[in-house]
Amino acid sequence: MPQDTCDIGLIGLAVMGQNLVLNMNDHGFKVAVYNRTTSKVDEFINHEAKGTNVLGAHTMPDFIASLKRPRRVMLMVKAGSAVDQTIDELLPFLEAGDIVIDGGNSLFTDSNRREASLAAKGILFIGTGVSGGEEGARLGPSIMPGGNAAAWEHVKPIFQSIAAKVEDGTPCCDWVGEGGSGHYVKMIHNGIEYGDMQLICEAYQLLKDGLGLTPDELAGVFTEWNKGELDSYLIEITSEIFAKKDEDGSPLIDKILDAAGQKGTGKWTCESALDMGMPVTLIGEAVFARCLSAIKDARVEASKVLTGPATAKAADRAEFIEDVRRALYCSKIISYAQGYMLLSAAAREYKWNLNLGGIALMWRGGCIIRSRFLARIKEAFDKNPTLSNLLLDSFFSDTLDKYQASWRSGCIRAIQHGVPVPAFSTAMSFFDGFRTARLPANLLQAQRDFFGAHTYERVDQPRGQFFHTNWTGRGGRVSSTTYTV
Ligand code: NBP
Repeated sequence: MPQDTCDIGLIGLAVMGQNLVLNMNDHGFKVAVYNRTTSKVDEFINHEAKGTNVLGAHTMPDFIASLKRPRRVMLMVKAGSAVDQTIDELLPFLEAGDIVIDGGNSLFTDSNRREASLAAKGILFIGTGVSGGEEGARLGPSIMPGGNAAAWEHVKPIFQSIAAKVEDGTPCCDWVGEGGSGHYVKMIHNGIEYGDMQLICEAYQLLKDGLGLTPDELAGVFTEWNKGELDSYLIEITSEIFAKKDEDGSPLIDKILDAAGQKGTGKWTCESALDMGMPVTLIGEAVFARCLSAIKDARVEASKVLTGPATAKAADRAEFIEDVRRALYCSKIISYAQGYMLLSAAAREYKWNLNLGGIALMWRGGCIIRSRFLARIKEAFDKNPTLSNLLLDSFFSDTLDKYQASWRSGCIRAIQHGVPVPAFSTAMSFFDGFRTARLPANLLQAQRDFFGAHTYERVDQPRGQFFHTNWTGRGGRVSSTTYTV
């Protein structure tokens, strides 16, 4: 086996690993590969990688010996304990300055931990999100690397070569930040993906049940939408899905069971939002909507007992479709604003120096949420790098203002037709809450003080001073410890 000749080594020859290796090979990098089940190395070398410069190794020492220094080892194994096990196996063969890159969908707190423990051994760790699925990995994914910044210059040429590019050639890959920030950004990407998909599903059901559109008509509507401001990968594939026929010639979409699966990254986003006290309501509703879909048997039973409104199908077709389109677009703006609120909060909490505009650029190509819309987010942060909330950028505030009546009408139509739109409506409620200077939380604070002596602040006194009232005349003078949730 040739020594010290490979630019990078990759462990984990499942769908993502294999395609990334072939992508790297296409871009002129010499790649060594290793897999726990070594027969897969031979299968790969003799089939998919036949005729390439990829080098297969059957043992960890051979694999490591084939790499140029500093050794760059990328892991594309199942997220979780497999990553720790593989790192443990690797460690005896690595030396200070070598680089370990985890490209799986790891939980960011695991990456925080791995970065710190490897740094103590002189090994540089990168935790990177890789998005775009099989096709992205092969032809150009979005890559979101974070971790030990000293490693970046050594992997930058490889990652930026294989990444997707936007129109002007800028790669959809740049340094995200410290610790587990790369995996955090990927987690937010996935959470936003949950939100985008749910919004599209709500538009689908509203157009189907409220207006009576057929799959072929829906394909036409989504094709049109994809030519405008909703232009995105997910809208594009949705129009193709509606057009797809089953073997008997009927629409395939109508044959697919309505019980959604999930792998957990949406849930992780919500858990982080709860930990951080950030109202990321739309992704939360998207996760719960999948949960509700999954209890199919219970819904079928309930559908026999519980009735909805008897509303006739709408007749104002063009107006109806435009209301739904605008509701979708405005809700999407809210979802991204919420996602960015969470990113900013995490950056503060974990002391990551995140480039918020750069993150939008990384998502512009290669990944599932790629869209024209992301360019607007990049522009907003270019205009004002310290922008506190996306909704305060003039492009977004003007759009919400212009579309607001139609967005509300879309939500009202859904309620009138008994069509569930948890994401549309939570976006609307968030918008109304966020733009309200005085919410009813004064009453909430009074209730908390009434039953639990939890104290409250007053509008006529400086913030940070807490008061307790003996509401009934029967309570004592002692108040509870104040805490914020
Ligand atoms: P999988 O997530 O299915 O993982 C399979 C790979 O992990 C195989 O190479 C397998 O080796 C290896 N592996 C396992 Br399982 N346990 C191991 C252990 N204890 N020690 C060493 N290796 C172990 O593959 P994938 O779908 O290609 O995804 C790879 C990573 O990329 C995952 O973290 C995934 O979440 C992420 N990701 C996937 C996609 C996608 O579209 N699939 C997209 C973006 C990110 P074996 O052959 O010996 O079993």
